[in-house]
Amino acid sequence: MSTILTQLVEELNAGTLKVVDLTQPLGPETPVIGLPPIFASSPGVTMEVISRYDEKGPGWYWNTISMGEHTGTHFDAPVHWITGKDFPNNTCDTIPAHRFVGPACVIDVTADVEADPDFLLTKAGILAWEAEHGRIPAGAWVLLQTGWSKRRGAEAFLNVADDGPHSPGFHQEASEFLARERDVVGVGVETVGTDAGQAGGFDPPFPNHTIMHGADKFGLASLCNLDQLPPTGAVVIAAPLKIVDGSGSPLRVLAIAPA
Ligand code: 23J
Ligand code: MN
Repeated sequence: MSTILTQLVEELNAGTLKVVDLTQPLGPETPVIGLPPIFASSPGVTMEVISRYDEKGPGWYWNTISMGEHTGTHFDAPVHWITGKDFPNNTCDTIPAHRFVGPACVIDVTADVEADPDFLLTKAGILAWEAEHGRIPAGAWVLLQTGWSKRRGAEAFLNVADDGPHSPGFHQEASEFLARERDVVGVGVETVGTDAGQAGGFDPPFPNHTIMHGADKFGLASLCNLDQLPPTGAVVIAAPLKIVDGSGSPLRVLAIAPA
């Protein structure tokens, strides 16, 4: 008999614990990542009504939806990247469900990003966070709080200039440290992808994808409401759709946190 689960329900009802929705709305307005034109691009969301209490279905309303797997608030599976393609159970339908749940470590770099939209979290930045908040435990979701989700509209969110997109992310050494020295379950970001906007031109290109998925780790993109979480002490539940052979999926990301 677990008292933990009884207490969880009691504390949610009492309001001493809260459920924080880390998910952006998903619809035709949802911004999608732009890649260099030599590469195929991912379509945004389209929706079509099947019926809406009309002759096609007098008593019911439903839609079809179409989009790329990596649209809006979404999950990156290890198989998404070539470095992660040979791990067992590396697709949306085969990852064991317990790996979707983990403690959150929230690293707030909002002030750095206000000064420099291309800001990259370094290993030194993570060590400084650990000196204040404790060691990042194995199995943690490391969430990079940048304030980026407060940018309204695709133009401000994608922030594309003549030389490509500008948005924050992880320095290569930070991704290596989190994957190899801390054994996190994955990283989550407020931006459109888990790599910085300029990361297509880094060596290697897209280092966070390369390193995280190359270590069988996950990614979460386009999160919001990270400013409602404490630096430690919240639990994140991020379970993608069980798409057969899926490389990723839109999902609802929830955190349970002290109120
Ligand atoms: C494909 C190529 C580059 C990137 C991405 C996808 C993503 O960010 C993604 O959604 O996984 S950077
Ligand atoms: Mn993705």
